[in-house]
Amino acid sequence: MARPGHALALLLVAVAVLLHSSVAAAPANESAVVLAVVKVLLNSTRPSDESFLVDPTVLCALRLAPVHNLRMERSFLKQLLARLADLHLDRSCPGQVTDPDERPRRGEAVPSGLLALMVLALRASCLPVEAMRLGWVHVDLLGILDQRLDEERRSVALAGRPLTTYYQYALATQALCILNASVDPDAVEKLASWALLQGSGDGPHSLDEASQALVALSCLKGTPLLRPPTLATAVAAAAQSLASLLLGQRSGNGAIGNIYSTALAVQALQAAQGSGVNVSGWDGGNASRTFLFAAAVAGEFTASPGALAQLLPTLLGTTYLAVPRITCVGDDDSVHDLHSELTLSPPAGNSSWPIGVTYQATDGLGHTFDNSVHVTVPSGSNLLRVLEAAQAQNALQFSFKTKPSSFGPYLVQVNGLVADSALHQYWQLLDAPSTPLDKGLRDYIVSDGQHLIANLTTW
Ligand code: B12
Repeated sequence: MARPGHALALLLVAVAVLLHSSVAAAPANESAVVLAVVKVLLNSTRPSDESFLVDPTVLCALRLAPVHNLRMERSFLKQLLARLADLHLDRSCPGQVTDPDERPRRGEAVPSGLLALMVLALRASCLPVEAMRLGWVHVDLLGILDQRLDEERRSVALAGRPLTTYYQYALATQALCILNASVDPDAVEKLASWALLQGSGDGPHSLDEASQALVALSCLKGTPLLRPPTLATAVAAAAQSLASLLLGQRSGNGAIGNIYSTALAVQALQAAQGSGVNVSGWDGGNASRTFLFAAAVAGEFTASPGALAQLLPTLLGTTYLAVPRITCVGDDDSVHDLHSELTLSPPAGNSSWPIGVTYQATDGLGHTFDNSVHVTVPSGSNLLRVLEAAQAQNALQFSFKTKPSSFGPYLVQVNGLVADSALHQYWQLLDAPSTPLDKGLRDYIVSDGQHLIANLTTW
């Protein structure tokens, strides 16, 4: 009979062999997908048209990857610095904004979450974010980020909600914590209190908000900065509650919410696990990652560099908590051929026949108009094309405007009516009668006979 020690050794060898074979079999495939994603992201860094937007999440993702094209990353970094210099960083130094819909109001500044992502992208490129030169000015971006978070905190105290969203509030908290800056205890306390109230994960985008908050709280949980000790207890309880919320949203196929929220949820749960939050019953994200690799190969993320940039850290099994570990020394510089063997796109249909779609534009807040039109577009058209066709038929009732964003064109105005984001208004996109679309104007492909609605509402 084998001795217990001997049996254990044999078992360990067997497990090691098994693990090795499964890890060795999978990555060949997965690293091809990762490389293809890196190539799509690198291609997306080249300005295409006037709607091109320099998105800091793209640089964060590229910097976290194991393979690089350093020249293209540097050139994108330059563009990012130019965008940052144009933004209204400080109340005392207004930026120059050319698009009237983008013009900051008096006293309005770069939103907290955008600044947080910029700061993370700069740190991931090894720039000193506490003492940067932007054009002629020296700035402490962490100090400015701290001010932005303070404005969010005060808005919660006075108005019961952040100036922007808890998504951005959490990004700002996360970036300060990740970069080892102190975070105002009252800001932390307010984030933790909000997190404890997020029971069910209902509501638009609440899983994405929960994920960003969980990364922030996991980072805070791991720091010795939390004072008083009651705050540490509140943070631990809030992180636990958000982790349970996300775990409770898992589907059998590995999804946590929709495909886009799955990418962020896996990162959040990974961060939580690393900080000692109890995630028992979680498979470490294996099922979700398999699901996301398949979605990436099927081209579900390809149209939107913003979505792909949020996905890449998940495919790599990493999170933004790894940003401080980037040294920029001895980086790989091997990705020069940007053509990919593996194409991350759905098979394109080559026939296109006319389809009919009803489009309805309605002011769901002031009830000043409710216009419908039937348009004919080629099959395979996106919703943007439908809005263009409607506008061409009746420029008065169906005029619209968009602004560039990391997820493509964002609908800001319909029939002359602007959604005022300061009042938390937006043009919601619906499949009639009331199903919110899971993609925007550029990425949503319409079907014959569909009835689509742009409805002014609040979030
Ligand atoms: C907050 C948020 C909103 C807020 C934005 C308001 C605000 N001023 O903050 C509201 C509720 C208005 C909103 C609306 C929509 N959203 Co939204 N939103 C988010 C969320 C949770 C965070 C975005 C953010 O703040 N990023 C941080 C800031 C610093 O980065 P940013 O680049 O400046 O962010 C801006 C853009 O992302 C833009 N935006 C927000 N949502 C969307 C969606 C689309 C399609 C576009 C083009 C732009 C856009 O508003 C942000 C703030 O200014 C993301 C989640 C995620 N994973 O990214 C979903 C997310 C981007 N939204 C999504 C969707 C589907 C929508 C809607 C189409 C829903 C609908 N059926 O109407 C609409 C957009 C309709 C339109 N008018 O074009 C999807 C996009 C998926 C995809 N691949 O296209 C995401 C990924 C959520 C998800 N998990 O599915 N959204």
